[in-house]
Amino acid sequence: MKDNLSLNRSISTETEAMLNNQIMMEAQASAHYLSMASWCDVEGYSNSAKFLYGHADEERMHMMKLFHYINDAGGHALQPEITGLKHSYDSLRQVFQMILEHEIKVTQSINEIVEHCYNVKDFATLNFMQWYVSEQREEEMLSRRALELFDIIGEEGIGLWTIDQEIGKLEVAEPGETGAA
Ligand code: OFO
Repeated sequence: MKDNLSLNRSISTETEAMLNNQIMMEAQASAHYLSMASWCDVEGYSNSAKFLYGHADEERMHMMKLFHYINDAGGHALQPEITGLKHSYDSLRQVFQMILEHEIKVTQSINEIVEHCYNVKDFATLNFMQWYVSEQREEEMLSRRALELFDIIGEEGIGLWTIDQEIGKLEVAEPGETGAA
């Protein structure tokens, strides 16, 4: 770590800025997923809605972990402003496509933070970020699994209804079984 360290702080301002950017990405995910959940709810995709309400909460938890880490390390966690939210979507498939695209971006951002921490020898933050590395692996896998359902089942006839049912099962399987799937 090259700069800005003092008795008052254990992370550099550069690391702090990267972590604040990550807060923004997690907050965006939480807000977008909540908006998607509400759309699914009114469109009658009740299992997808439940899945996304839960996912929105989870993203907020990811954000809060970063808030506490930054402030505990002597930095200042910043509540981000979220703009550009959509309130309706072309289709259920579009919802899950957007989720996967966002999760891929989140993974890239986390990898950049990890690389930065390694380069500046900030091993405490590197260690803290390992949780996010594992979490992203699960999140991407779950998003891909959800999107695959559209191709496997097909959207004609009772297809969308069946996809919604299967998305409900994905939610139940998430905590312990994604690695084995
Ligand atoms: Fe926080 O994992 Fe998704 O975005």
